[in-house]
Amino acid sequence: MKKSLMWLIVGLLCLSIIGSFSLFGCAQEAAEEPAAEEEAAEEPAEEAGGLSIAIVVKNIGNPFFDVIKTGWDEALGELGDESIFRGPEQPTPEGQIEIIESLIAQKVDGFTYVANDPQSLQPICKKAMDAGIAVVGWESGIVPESRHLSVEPASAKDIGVDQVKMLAEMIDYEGQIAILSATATMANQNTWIEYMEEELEKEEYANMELVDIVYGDDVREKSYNEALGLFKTYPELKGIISPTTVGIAATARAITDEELIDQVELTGLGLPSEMAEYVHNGACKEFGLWNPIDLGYLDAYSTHYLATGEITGSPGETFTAGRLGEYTIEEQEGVENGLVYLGGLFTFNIDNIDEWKDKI
Ligand code: RAM
Repeated sequence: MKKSLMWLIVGLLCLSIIGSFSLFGCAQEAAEEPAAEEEAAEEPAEEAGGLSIAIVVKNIGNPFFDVIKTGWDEALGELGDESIFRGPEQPTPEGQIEIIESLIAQKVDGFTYVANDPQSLQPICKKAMDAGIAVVGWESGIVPESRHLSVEPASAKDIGVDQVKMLAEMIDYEGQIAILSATATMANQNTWIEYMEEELEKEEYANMELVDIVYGDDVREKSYNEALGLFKTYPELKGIISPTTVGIAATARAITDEELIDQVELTGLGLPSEMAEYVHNGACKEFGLWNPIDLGYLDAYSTHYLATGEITGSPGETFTAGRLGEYTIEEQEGVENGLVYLGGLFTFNIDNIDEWKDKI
């Protein structure tokens, strides 16, 4: 009896402490952001949610996009919007054009896309914008009149250069290397590869030779076979860079199956969940990536704010993307629409792979 009375008193005390903390929190927020309520009154659509927002990926069945979807759904859940996830069976521009055509007919409020071929998608994206739909592109090159805003995981130059540096360290700056990419029209991989080639021209890489660039089309078996082809054509090959999550996992499997661990080194961009076993067996000792959950989350917030009119995509505008905080839209050379960067590239190796393998 006495004990329960004591717990009751302890409970009441805790409640009053928690109450005063949250009251303090509210008072502080209200003092710091006096304009927020007035703005909300002028922008009812933003507060109300209820928009339909779509994401168009390169193809379905690529686990990278399933991870992106986790963050995308999380953000739209917070915003109270409907989430539509679409992608063609194969990573082709034609499939994406059909999907965007149907999104226009459906009168969605906004969509985000990652292009299989940005030039081919430009007219349909323009048609969507002309129809009043908010359009965000991520990793889709710099193409005029094809989106209101670009969202990039990190600077394309850093993504390219970091992969060259990782491989150079692994092979002691010496020997033949190759690149195993996604499809030949994918702007993100192509831009990173341009920066890789530029980096390789520097003096410190004088003893490294880029002998080939091959394309696995972001399809597992094709990527695996392209890796086997490289081993056959270049028996002296020392390393491969694969800037695609599908390609790097397939190449790691090929290196393992062909017993080439330590003979052919591998780096690139991969998902820790798919690469952990290859970091442990030594087929890929280090690779990079940004956080795809956060990228999906930022894509969703950007598309929502464009759809509500809170932002227009012009450089200098700012917005708050939920738990990720505030972003400022930067200028992009050659196009009117601005861009936001998620952040930098993480690297994964034996020291941290187990911390990440169940997350992304
Ligand atoms: C593949 C896709 C994607 C790219 C990642 C790194 O899954 O090509 O667009 O960002 O790799």
